Amino acid sequence: MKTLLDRPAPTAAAALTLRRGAVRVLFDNWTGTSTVPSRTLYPHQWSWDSAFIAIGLRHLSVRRAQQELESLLAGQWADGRIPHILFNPALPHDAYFPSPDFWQSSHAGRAAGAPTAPESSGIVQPPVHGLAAWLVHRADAGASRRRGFLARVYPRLAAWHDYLLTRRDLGGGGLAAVVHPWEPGMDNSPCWDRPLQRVAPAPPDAFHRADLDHGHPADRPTDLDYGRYVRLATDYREAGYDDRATRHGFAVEDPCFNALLIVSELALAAMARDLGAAAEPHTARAEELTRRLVGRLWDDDAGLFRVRDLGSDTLVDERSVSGLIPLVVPHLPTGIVGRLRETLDGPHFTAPATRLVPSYDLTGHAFAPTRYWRGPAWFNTAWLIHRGLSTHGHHEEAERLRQGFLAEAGRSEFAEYVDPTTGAARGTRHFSWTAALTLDLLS
Ligand code: 9YW
Repeated sequence: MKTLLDRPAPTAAAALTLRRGAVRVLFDNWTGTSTVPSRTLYPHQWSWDSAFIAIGLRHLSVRRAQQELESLLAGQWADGRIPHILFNPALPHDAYFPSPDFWQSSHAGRAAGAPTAPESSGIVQPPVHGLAAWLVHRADAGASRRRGFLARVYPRLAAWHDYLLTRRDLGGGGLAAVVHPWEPGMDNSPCWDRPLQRVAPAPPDAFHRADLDHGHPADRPTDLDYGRYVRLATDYREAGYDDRATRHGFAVEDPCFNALLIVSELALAAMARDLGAAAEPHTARAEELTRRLVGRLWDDDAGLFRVRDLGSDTLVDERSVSGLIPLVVPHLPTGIVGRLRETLDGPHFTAPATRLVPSYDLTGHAFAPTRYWRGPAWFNTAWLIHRGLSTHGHHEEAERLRQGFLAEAGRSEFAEYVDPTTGAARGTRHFSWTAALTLDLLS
């Protein structure tokens, strides 16, 4: 019997239809200066979304891809942080929760260097921007040089990484820590459950969730999760978003976040070379970060990277897709690459109904096939793993994943994520990074 996994590669006609669909999503979600992840659920500009979107947009318009990244960088704070959301001032405040009047960046973040406009959140997301900027540059290096793209973005990206590696080295082990479950971009991953137990939730009547106006409660984080998210963000805001002054109730070292930092640091090295500056500080930093990532987060018995909870200084005993994404790091020891490949192909991450990779261990005690980052398979993580497999020369496996990605993207109408047990599309549709990364894998 033919299974879903045997689906053939898209024909030329199917690829064209898929491409047209992806282009339509990106046009519809373009605001004039950047792209919203989704018109309904996420109507502002999100940080790592914009990086993935720029990677796809470069195949349509290099200028638009540059604009996507540069409009995000316009919201950078003087301390180097790139906020995870830049708010569109034209939208009503209740279009999304937490809204600008919750974060109060221009006021509460003043000492940390928040600009007076745009209003933004005070937390960050994974640093995939360096990689995105380099890929956008390479799409048309001549035009990029003529417009001075790298010369403008390089110092800003370098300041972003400096922020992460100084203010955010909370564990003192040379890795960047995240201080809110929204920061690693995988909001309700079971990896945060244990560290979050120490956080007293804000009472439910202290906030109103806008996500449930557009998303199904079974697909979204719970009210208890939200209570804790609100508490952590409030505490950070009240300390002026100052990492030295805040007693962070939640602080973890995440493998995906740090792996993307390494890859982006290598992209900064390439940018520095192109600009006639010294690449060596960046390559040295990437090497050191790789050593730290392996030293602090690798679990050889489990065959994947773990999250380190800085509250107890121990590894969290959960298997998340985040622990596979370091495959994208070029100079990973060969033995580790082999173990990651085995884990990827093993029972924890081989889903019955999709060739995408589930966000959490299929056999894990907290596995929930439709609940956001507790099981569903996402397209950005599949794209990163595809890139990792290609980086390490596993071309057949990369191609298999690419085909699976394209089939799912088309069938699901560019869904936010899919249920790995049934293949059903979940979350919002016409989701920008799904469309953008589809274009990238078709190019
Ligand atoms: C939310 C926008 C963001 C992504 C995150 C994803 C989700 C926001 O949406 O967070 O409302 O929960 O978890 O990775 O950047 O697409």
